[in-house]
Amino acid sequence: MVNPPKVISKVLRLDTSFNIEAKALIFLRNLLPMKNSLWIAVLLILSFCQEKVAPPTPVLPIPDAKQIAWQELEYYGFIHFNMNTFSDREWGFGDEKPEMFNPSDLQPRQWAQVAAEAGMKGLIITAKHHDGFVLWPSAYTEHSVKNSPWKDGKGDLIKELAEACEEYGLKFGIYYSPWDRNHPDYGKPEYITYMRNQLTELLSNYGDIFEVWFDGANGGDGYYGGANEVRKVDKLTYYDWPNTYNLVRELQPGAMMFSDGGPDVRWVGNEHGFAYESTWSNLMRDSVYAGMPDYPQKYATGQENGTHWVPAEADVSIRPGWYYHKYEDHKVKTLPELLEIYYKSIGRNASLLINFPVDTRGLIHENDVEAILKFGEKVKNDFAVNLVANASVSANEERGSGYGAENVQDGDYETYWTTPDGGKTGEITVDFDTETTFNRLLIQEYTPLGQRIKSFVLEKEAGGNWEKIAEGTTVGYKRILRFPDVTAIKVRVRFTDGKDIPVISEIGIYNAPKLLLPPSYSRAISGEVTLSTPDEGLEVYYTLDGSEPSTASQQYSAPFQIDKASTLQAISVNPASGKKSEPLRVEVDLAKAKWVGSSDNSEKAIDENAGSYFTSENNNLTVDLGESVSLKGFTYLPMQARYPSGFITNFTFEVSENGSSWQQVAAGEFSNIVNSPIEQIIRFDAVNARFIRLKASKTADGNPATFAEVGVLTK
Ligand code: FUL
Ligand code: CA
Repeated sequence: MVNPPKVISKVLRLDTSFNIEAKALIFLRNLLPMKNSLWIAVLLILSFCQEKVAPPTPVLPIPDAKQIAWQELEYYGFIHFNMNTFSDREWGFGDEKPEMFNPSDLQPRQWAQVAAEAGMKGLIITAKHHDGFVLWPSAYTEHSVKNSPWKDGKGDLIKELAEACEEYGLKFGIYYSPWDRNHPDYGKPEYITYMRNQLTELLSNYGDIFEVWFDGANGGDGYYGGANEVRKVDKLTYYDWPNTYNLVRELQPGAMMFSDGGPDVRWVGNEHGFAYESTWSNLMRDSVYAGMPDYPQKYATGQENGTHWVPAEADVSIRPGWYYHKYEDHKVKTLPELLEIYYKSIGRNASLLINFPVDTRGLIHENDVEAILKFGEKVKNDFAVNLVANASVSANEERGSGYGAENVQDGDYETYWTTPDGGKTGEITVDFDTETTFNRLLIQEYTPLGQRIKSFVLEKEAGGNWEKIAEGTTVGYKRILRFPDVTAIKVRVRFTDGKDIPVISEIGIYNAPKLLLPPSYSRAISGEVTLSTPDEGLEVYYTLDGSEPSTASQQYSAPFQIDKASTLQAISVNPASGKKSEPLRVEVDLAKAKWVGSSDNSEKAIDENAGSYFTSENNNLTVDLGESVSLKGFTYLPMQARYPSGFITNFTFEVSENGSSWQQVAAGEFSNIVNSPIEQIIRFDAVNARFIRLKASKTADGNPATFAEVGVLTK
């Protein structure tokens, strides 16, 4: 005998969602007039007979519970604050004295407050860096805050920060450098006991730790208790990692362990904060160890067929250095730079760890605070309205009840859309119903069932055809694509290849507001000026006479020539809203096309490139301007590299008409150049000259003078 309810249930199951089933039943009910009690019986039988649709089989590897909880954090902060803050170094040698650790206004609560306001979910602090100094009163070393002037040796910074994090709802993590350039036993087996004793202190006394960060830089020269020698270790075996990992697991079962190769979270392979176009959470973990030389090239992207789930974490400092250096106060990353990092880390299936080099006061510097808060605000605005939430969403195929397309628009990561077994593709169509403008696509795979997607494409319907907007490869926990504004009524995401059927938790489409910053400026030696906008779809207007630019000014369309001293001002304008940016203002002077430096490589000082520089063994730069001009001053930009040298602190400036008889027109000091290596501007009374010579009478470090860029003022 045929069992009608089961047949109905099967038919209904093909229609998947509960809503559709309910609608179909109401429809049937109207069609077949039966008594209510009979209908109740039908419903009961129906619900009894309806087979639960099985979820997809996981595609291995898959994350464990702590990894699933961790991936939701996405964004957290790093604090580099330790002995190096006071020695003004990136890597201390290990011979520093505890007395040097002497912050004037140490406020971990400020760090936590800034992090929380910026949208971060946790903070990780350098409890011990390579120089071995520890921020808590460890019972196992004297090289510690307990012997510093800070709080008369009674302070415990790990405790203070743990409490501040708790107060601000942040998770708390520990950076611990295995390499220790202070400890006399480093390199010997005894040191491993020391390291485990310290880890035991850190992981027992300060509450829950969400991440333990093991640095990959290991072994080399150091103080080592006075030995002052080079100590190499076998990075693979020296630390006996399996047992160190067991200890961490025992003391903090919920903590993620970070190192180049995990075991729980891996390094992204660079310090720019960029993950890769294709970033797998799967890793051939057994082939990787911390500090291996070919890790960045070979393993950092993860592997499609990786054996273990070890997602990537992108770490980057908000300044060039990890530690605070006053000379980097002007080098805090700009909003466009930070956004680039966001989209290339969180937008590429990695978590983002942004570092604050806390300053010698013990505070996150004002410039860094401003930058991170602006960034947090912009990210919030970019994703403020998900246009998919109120659209009609449908799929080409659905697995069955509970796995319908509506799951990608419910804002719930736990619910997902998927297809019947057997395929590797699938399509979700989003119908906005009206013309809608957008520029971001966000996709999340349901990673507890493994990372699957290998390629996808976003298309829009235009005149009955589908046109490609953007495409990508891997997805993972989160993938975001940026593209210029698109307007459409209907779009679809096609998953075109994968390791198995697609399993998609969420799809978001957003219209991120334009980044309305001043245009950026560059100039060629020829004098040609290029202006570029910080975001797509903006217009640029400029003036050269010092007047305020507006939409009535000259519109920029292509690079243009400036030959004489001019004040360039330019604004970016969003044509859709009419809104304009603050103006860019640059004093532009003579083009350097005819300039010739008098010694090898000196062209690097006159190439309009702040990144290149000339080093002069005899501490001077002489330039032939190619013609006699009326000079009223000069500019000097010191070397901008991460580890600069040869900053000119005391100078003389000479001019000549013939290149043989010279006249000194200025001399003096670039007062704050070491702390603030920005362009120096010196003016003098007008003088006619064809040759110029900038001489260093003294450099900051005594090294040969360096010149990133030299220019003249004629106005
Ligand atoms: C690197 C270290 O050598 C740097 O000093 C910094 O701590 C960075 C986060 O990791 O390996
Ligand atoms: Ca969902």
